[in-house]
Amino acid sequence: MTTSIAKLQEIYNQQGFLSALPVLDETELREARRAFSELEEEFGEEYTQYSLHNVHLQYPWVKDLTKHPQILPVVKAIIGPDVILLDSRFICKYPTVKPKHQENEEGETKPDVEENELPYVAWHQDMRYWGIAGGPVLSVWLALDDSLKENGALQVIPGSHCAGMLPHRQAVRPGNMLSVNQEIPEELVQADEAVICPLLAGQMSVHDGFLVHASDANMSQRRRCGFVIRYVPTCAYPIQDPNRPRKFHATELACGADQFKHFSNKTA
Ligand SMILES: O=C(O)CCC(=O)C(=O)O
Repeated sequence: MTTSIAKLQEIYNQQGFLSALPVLDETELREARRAFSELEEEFGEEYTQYSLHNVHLQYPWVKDLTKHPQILPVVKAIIGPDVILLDSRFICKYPTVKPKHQENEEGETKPDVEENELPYVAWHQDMRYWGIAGGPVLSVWLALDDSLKENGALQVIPGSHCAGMLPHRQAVRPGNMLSVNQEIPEELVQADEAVICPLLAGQMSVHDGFLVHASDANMSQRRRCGFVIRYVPTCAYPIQDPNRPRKFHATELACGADQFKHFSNKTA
């Protein structure tokens, strides 16, 4: 890392996120992409888009990513030495302009999905659906492909993690990839302050559970695949909140020691 851990901590506390931190070297990246393409082949793109959830339980290469030596030092610097791996998910936006576009009778090409229904992620805060108290939730977004404006990179509102929880509602526009289809109403989002977090394949961004973030549809011909890993300090605990009914079946100690055992029964 070129920036010191102390500096990263300072920036994270102020902005609520860090971006473009190097993680995978060339060989590791090649291997991760090869392994992911096997999952694509096995499950198909519709599934791998958003349903590879907590597959670190099944695939050692995915588990290794959650404990990567370039990731954990950053996570520990921010949330402390004792860390629980809370959850993981691949989020993959496939190109919208693909050969499967078919000519209609007039000889025009038409996408399978209308442009305003393409998969995107609405403005939201992760804490709105993670029923966790007693400590922060930190998300790592590890890029397996270059993740840029044109293929729907993550966008964040710097400093928005300091405003506490904002109201969410059911998303108005179709295509929201989030499992419970939540969004912050647009009048509450300072979208003019949004910044894109462009990542090269192998880099990661890191964001706080209260940071307001989103991502646009992939309007390019290039896949945008990311692996999202959520971590909490061991002092955090699951709460019974009917508005945030998330279960935590796939947790384990990522590093340090767990004197609390809040997640040991794997349910919330
Ligand atoms: O991958 C995306 O576009 C959104 C990811 C996200 O919302 C998250 O990591 O919390």
